[in-house]
Amino acid sequence: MALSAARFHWQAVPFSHLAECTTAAVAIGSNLGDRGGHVVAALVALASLPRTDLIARSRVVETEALVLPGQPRGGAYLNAAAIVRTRLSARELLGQFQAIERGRGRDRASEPGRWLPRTLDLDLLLYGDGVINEPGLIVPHPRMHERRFVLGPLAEVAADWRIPGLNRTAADLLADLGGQA
Ligand code: A4P
Ligand code: MG
Repeated sequence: MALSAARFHWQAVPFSHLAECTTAAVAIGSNLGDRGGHVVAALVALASLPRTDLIARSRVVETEALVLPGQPRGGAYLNAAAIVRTRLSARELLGQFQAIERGRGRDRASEPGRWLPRTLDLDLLLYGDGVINEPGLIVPHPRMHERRFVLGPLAEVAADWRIPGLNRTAADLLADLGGQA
């Protein structure tokens, strides 16, 4: 059957629908409440994001909490990493992450400081080869290169990803940490 031009309807589509697909890396952390449930829910939520596919996830590891000097140590974390392919912008992804965190009961307004126990923390580690330095959004995540609890899971799913600005892969950075916690 011949295709009729009348069957095609041209419509304006949001710019983000036309945007290119980008691969992004996400760090997942939880050390409050049902930690395993929060991590699984985060993965399910990432897989359900609009214009986004979850393409890989690491194993979940238990890690000792890193806290700011003077703060109580808090419970151990469950950490994992995920890789998504997305047409969302980095800013849109961050907004989605914060909505997922809220959905697991995280209330930043009631957190009196940083690095405190939280039900769920989703950090945007990498967004393609992008380098972003805007209010409230820094990519690559500024502390990722010094953290085994980030690099261990990330190297499991994206060992060869060359971190923009550092010219080292995730596996290189993990090896650089040597025996450090
Ligand atoms: N922000 C800027 N760039 C980003 C990004 N790339 N991804 C802003 C996510 N957020 C980004 O984050 C504070 C602000 O960072 C946000 O408003 C966002 O706009 P937050 O999640 O509200 O607070 P936070 O997590 O306490 O602060 P921060 O400094 O991001 O902490 P980290 O670096 O995430 O560390 N120990 C273990 N074992 N495992 C952990 O996962 N996590 C932390 C938190 C501390 N200790 C840990 C772990
Ligand atoms: Mg965070």
